Amino acid sequence: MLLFEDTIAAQATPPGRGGVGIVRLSGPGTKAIAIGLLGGLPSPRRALLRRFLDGSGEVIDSGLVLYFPGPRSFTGEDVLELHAHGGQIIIDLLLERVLQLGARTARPGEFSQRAFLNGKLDLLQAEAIADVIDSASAQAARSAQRTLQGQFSNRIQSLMKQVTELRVQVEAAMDFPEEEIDVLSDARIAKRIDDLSQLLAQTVSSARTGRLLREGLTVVIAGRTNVGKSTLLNRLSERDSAIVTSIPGTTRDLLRETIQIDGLPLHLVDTAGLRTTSDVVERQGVERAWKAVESADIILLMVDDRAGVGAQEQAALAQVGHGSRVIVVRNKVDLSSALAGLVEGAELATVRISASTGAGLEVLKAQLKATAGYQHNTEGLFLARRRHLEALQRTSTALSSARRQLCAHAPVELVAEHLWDAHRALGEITGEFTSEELLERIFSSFCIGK
Ligand SMILES: Nc1nc2c(ncn2[C@@H]2O[C@H](COP(=O)(O)OP(=O)(O)OP(=O)(O)O)[C@@H](O)[C@H]2O)c(=O)[nH]1
Ligand SMILES: [Mg+2]
Repeated sequence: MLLFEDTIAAQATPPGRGGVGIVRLSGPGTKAIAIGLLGGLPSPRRALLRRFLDGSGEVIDSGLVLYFPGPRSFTGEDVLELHAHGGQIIIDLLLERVLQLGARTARPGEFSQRAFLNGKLDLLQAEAIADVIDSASAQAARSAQRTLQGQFSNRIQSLMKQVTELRVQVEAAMDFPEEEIDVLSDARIAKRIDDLSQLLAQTVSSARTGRLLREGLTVVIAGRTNVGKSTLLNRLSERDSAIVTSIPGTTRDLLRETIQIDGLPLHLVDTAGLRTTSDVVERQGVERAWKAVESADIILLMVDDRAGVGAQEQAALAQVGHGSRVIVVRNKVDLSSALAGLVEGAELATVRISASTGAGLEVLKAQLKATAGYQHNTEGLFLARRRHLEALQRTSTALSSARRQLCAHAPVELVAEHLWDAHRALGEITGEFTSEELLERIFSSFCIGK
């Protein structure tokens, strides 16, 4: 356990008015501050009604106190929670008083950081605290909760355990060179690496969907003027946010709306219709539209069903590069009298809809999920971050290299080196191996009082 010298304090509830406002303290000075503020040390782990006193013995407020002596506390240190009335002035007075008694204001995420540094949580769990609080859908909250309960950590730990066992086997060969050939030609080692890679692939797949749940995808609606892009934005977001007129070139700016499909957050962007124009304002809009298209995760390329995909759209597609992130949306089926729904046998994923009537919209949503690679069943998913995926990817690369070296009968040190890389990459996820900067970056993105 690390011993911090200073005692930190922060408001744990959001600023503003509320029934209850909570101030939290953690650190070695907590006891003394409790005595100064309450006139005595409350008994541990019990909710007690107490008066909060200022320097001259005057009552600032009264409320519940909870005292958790370390190490059986969230941070591992002595922790005190003061539940006062939730007015900003009261909370400020209370904070002022505990600072006067020797605490200092906590930095964002500092409580969680101490919990991590004192071994109360691993890094995955500490991040999950922020993710539980910030989750944008019930599915995301459930996945973050699973990570907080340690399910993601357990998975990583079990992968690490297996890598360690492999390393022991391989490194034994380094210590007994005469047996090296035997150990390394043992088919069981290759088999173990393969099994491990498979388990890793499953973890990557759940983590990838977990990341989608957390961060969502940017979906850009692009196409010629007047095809119905803004109508679709309004329809999907169930808001009248974009201006719709029959005049081509209505939209000039990028318009954004975030929606959810079965818990998957989609950041929709409506754009100016793609065309060459002499209008200065519109031309800028078209430039912005192109930029949005380039950075999109998914592009809804919209056409009028009666006109179909023409030369202009082909040019746009050529510029976009690969088709896997494009969905062609053939709009206005109410006018073309074609059937709404998925177009079978098309080269690119294609859906016929009517943005005005809403026909085909459910099919379009299903196609969005499919293109995003979003598993419908979010059970067993962990809310993951980019850094987790990157580390898992590095683990996987290291394992494949180890496997390759093994097959090529490379020196055993090389195999061992790659296995060590795999081990380290996994350890970065849980925080076993981390740098100061990484921790700083992670915890500083938390809000105050967490
Ligand atoms: N009949 C029919 N009309 C539609 C449909 N979708 C859009 N429209 C009409 O088409 C016209 C253009 O719609 P918008 O949504 O403004 O088209 P846009 O692609 O955003 O156009 P720009 O912003 O000019 O690029 C409007 O008059 C809409 O009411 C549809 O599915 N069926
Ligand atoms: Mg528009």
